[in-house]
Amino acid sequence: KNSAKNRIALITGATSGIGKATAILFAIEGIHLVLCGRRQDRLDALQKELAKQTKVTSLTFDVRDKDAVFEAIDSLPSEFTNIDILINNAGNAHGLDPIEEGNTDDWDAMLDINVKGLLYVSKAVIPGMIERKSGHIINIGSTAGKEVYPKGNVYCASKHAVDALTTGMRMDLNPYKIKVGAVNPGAVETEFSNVRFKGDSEKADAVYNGFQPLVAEDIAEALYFVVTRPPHVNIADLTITPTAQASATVWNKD
Ligand code: NDP
Ligand code: 8X3
Repeated sequence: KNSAKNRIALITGATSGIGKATAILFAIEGIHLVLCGRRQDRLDALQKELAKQTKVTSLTFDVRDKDAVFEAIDSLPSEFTNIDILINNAGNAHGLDPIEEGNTDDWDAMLDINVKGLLYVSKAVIPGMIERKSGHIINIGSTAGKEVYPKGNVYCASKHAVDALTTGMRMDLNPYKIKVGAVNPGAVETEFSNVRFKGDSEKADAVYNGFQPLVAEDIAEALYFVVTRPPHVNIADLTITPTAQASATVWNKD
């Protein structure tokens, strides 16, 4: 294993779920952190906690706000500017409706956050990686980026776009020795379903009834594995599901 200690990782969506679990694990392993999200109180609390273990700073911005993305990343103190690892994790599903009943604000949110937000953050970070001829970008895709499921329409489209962008980025950044890959989770119990169902916790909890979902730490461990491969090894694509989930639509539930 190739230690990632003292490397600098920028994690979007670090205030919750997969991003937060990854920040906590990376801090234990001595990776320096740039924590990103919109919820300032959570960023402050996490920064304070993890500062006991590693060097950490945070940036508060909405990935949909193009100017805010560039301003925030440009404002990083010099000790954090050489980002070695970018985890494009910020994202969510908004709604679960047949296409004819879809809410256009939900569609905008998913495409603007999951696709365009990922692009803006990448655009802000890539030039430094190109200059240094090193770097590692990991996009959080989904099983929804590999298969479509009923009522998944626009969320699945956004994650299929992430899948395509991961491949495209890997090709285009290949001359610069930048590793690019995706980690694609199946069902992970986080705030994801709460966001999807707009705070309806009964509906959100029901998603995880009758089987054992992944927890955010399962994905964090995989991300740590991905970033600690030796320089000649790139994990291009890793799909991880609960054992009870055989595909986007095939489940073994009690
Ligand atoms: P959570 O809802 O727990 O976390 C989502 C994170 O994204 C939060 O930290 C949130 O921070 C951030 N975020 C959301 N919108 C924005 C925005 N506009 N600007 C900046 N940050 C934003 O969900 P997960 O941890 O489960 O999701 C993380 C990633 O994993 C997503 O890309 C999701 O699609 C993917 N995924 C999740 C699966 C699951 O079953 N949970 C399965 C497959 C993929 P804040 O609100 O503070 O901005
Ligand atoms: C999240 C998992 O199955 O809700 O990407 O699409 S699922």
